[in-house]
Amino acid sequence: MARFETQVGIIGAGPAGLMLSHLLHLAGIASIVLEAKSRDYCENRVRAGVLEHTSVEMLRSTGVGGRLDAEGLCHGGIELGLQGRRHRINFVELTGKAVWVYGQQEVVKDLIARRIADRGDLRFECGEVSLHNLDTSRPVIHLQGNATADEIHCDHVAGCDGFHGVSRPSIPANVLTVYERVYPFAWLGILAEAPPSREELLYMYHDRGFALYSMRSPQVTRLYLQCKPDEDVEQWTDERIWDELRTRLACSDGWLPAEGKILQKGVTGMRSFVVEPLQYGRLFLAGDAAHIVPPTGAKGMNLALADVHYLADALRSHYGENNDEKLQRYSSTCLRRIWKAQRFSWWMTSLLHRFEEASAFDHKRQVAELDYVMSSRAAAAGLAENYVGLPLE
Ligand code: RFL
Ligand code: PHB
Repeated sequence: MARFETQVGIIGAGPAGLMLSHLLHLAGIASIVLEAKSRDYCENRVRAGVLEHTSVEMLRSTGVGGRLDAEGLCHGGIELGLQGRRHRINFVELTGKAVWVYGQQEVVKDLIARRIADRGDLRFECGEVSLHNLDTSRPVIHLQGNATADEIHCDHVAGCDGFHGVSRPSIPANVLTVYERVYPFAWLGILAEAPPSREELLYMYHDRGFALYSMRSPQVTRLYLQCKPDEDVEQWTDERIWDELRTRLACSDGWLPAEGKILQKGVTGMRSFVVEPLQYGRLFLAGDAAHIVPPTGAKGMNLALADVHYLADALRSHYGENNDEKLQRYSSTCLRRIWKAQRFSWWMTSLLHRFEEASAFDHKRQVAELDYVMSSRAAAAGLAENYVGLPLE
């Protein structure tokens, strides 16, 4: 059994774990990142695509924004669509800020490259992780590989291992309160080899269900269709997908998405989920390990980055000033932002999807609300302020 020592043991090399390890390194705090999957797998997992203004500033100000600035797409707004008509929400005019389209896997690649350049300790394919002594001052992480077993002794553990990780289940169930809403639909997402034929993202309400026109680069489009939660992706041939996208995205001006070879397709369930508190003893949860938002508000990766911003700041106070106030407030500080993002993501989801169970009244009310957001500057400003990201307090 090999024994290692560090200050912060980080479980998971997604955006939360990698950014935390980078921020801690900049503050002179040592960490070890333990990741179940391979580096190649983490760098190619297609997920989120939109970075809030605040996340972009975080990447830039910590020296990992170079490729984002060179290759990312700056978007000054989004479009909403209803009954064949589109309306642009102008973020720059309404908030003075923009968002960036830059794939999550690119953020992950940039952070991994930087951690390796900085001689960071990242362990991919680390074996089975278990957490021990969390309610003492010296937690231990056990790693069980095929032929090896290691122990990592640390002062703090950061649970950045996503929704299906080991960190949250390592907390006694009676300590946590779970808040959850599961939606009666999912998204069928595709990645297509087709140059984007719109400048910005288009969120379209349609009687057949929601559709989203997004992109990844000047060569690749990303599109989503509202579908059933148990949708069988095999039933969706490429022709059927493009047919449905043409139907739902069609507008009176005749615009249709440019089509191309479908490179990937998959179904993603939709849920809102929060556990409280985000702390148990010396274990701190961050990102999807603590909360999930439905993707309609484009908030998941951004919330993960905001959590670790607060956690790194609190650990800086602990190690630098011997002050634990921020660590003690970590959970409540994060939760204020998390619940605002939950509210916004729930609202965008409710606004734009077709709810089969909705009464005729609710359906009319929903369409009127979307029409209101598309025609009122005050309503659009609320959407814009949340979409570009609330300021970090
Ligand atoms: P991640 O990215 O899931 O990383 C967790 C890491 O932990 C590893 N892991 C373990 N490691 C060791 N031991 C274990 N036992 C482990 N169990 C798990 C995993 O392999 C993984 O590498 O969590 P993190 O860092 O909290 O980041 C969260 C984001 O990934 C997530 O919120 C976003 O992708 C959500 N999301 C979106 N967010 C946005 O901000 N904007 C978007 O436009 C957006 N679109 C999306 C999305 C998520 C989607 N899917 C597929 C869920 C679109 C989709 C379709
Ligand atoms: C994406 O490009 O994957 C994407 C964009 C906006 C969303 C969700 C996903 O709201």
